[in-house]
Amino acid sequence: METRNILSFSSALLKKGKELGADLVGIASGDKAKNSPSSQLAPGLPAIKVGLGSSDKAAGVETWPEMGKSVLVAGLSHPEEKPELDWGFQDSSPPGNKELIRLINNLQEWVGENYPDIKPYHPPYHVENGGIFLKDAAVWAGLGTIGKNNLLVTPPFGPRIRLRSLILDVSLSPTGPIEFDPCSGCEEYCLNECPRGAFSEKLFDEEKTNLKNLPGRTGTFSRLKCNEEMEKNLAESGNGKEAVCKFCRQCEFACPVGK
Ligand code: B12
Ligand code: SF4
Ligand code: SF4
Repeated sequence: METRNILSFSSALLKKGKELGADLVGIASGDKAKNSPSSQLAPGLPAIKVGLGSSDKAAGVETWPEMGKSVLVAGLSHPEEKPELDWGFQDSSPPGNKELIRLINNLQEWVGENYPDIKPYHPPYHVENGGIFLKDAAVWAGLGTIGKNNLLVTPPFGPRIRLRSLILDVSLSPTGPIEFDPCSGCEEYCLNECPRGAFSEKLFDEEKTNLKNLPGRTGTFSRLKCNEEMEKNLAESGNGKEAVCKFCRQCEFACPVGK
């Protein structure tokens, strides 16, 4: 594809993503997303069975598709006033995730119809099933930064946002990262609100992991403790048609950014 056409494709793609309902969209380079801090750390982490519709295969080893040169990341705001976007119903995806799936499917279809030379790929949610590390890709795409709560914190919505991606076989200019650090000088409300104390001890350090970017920024996030809370939430959600799973979101709601 010629440079001129690539530039016009990028801007048309970002515009279409917004038209289809994304609150935030950006583009990351495939190389950055593929070699992200999460993809380097995850293979050494303990396996956990995570949430509704998840697999219980071994811990997240990202299988970045060969064709992937860029990745579009779309974010859908999940405000506290609309908690149902994040609820799991029986064995089905939360409504917010369904909305993101619809959005990315439509975007994929639009690329196919208008740019037949470009091959888009819509990866699944779970990394074990072929998904990618969405927070890292979102940072490189300029949607926000990783906060001390270990989540993507965005300027307009704070951490109350959910992500999905579309991988493309063409190199596009990245739209990030951005200069944004709301955690410096913050009183760390997120760390104190966790019902499991998931940020209470340092579990990872730079030397042992050979990584500068650690979970919870300083290496304090425990996925096992957090997962215990998720398991409790699942157990409390009941059985049958009326079952609704409301996963913990305290570290999102405690953060003042974007409120
Ligand atoms: C498995 C999983 C879980 C597991 C394990 C989480 C974990 N972090 O290990 C459990 C069940 C515990 C979980 C919990 C939650 N999750 Co979750 N989870 C996922 C999933 C499927 C994969 C994440 C993963 O395995 N990461 C691997 C590990 C190695 O990474 P990590 O601990 O997150 O740490 C890395 C980053 O912090 C990063 N990092 C740190 N600093 C920097 C700096 C830069 C520049 C970069 C690039 C990266 C970076 O590098 C670290 C590696 O050292 C993603 C979806 C996806 N496909 O990405 C959603 C996802 C991360 N979860 C999400 C959410 C919202 C939650 C919960 C709030 C529960 C809920 N109600 O949905 C909690 C929050 C926990 C927390 N504070 O982090 C959202 C996050 C949205 C956001 N704003 O960031 C995602 C993206 C799903 C979505 N629907 O959009 N989750
Ligand atoms: S509450 Fe403060 S420290 Fe925690 S993520 Fe938000 S800005 Fe960062
Ligand atoms: S989702 Fe809940 S249990 Fe998990 S880290 Fe955040 S506050 Fe703690």
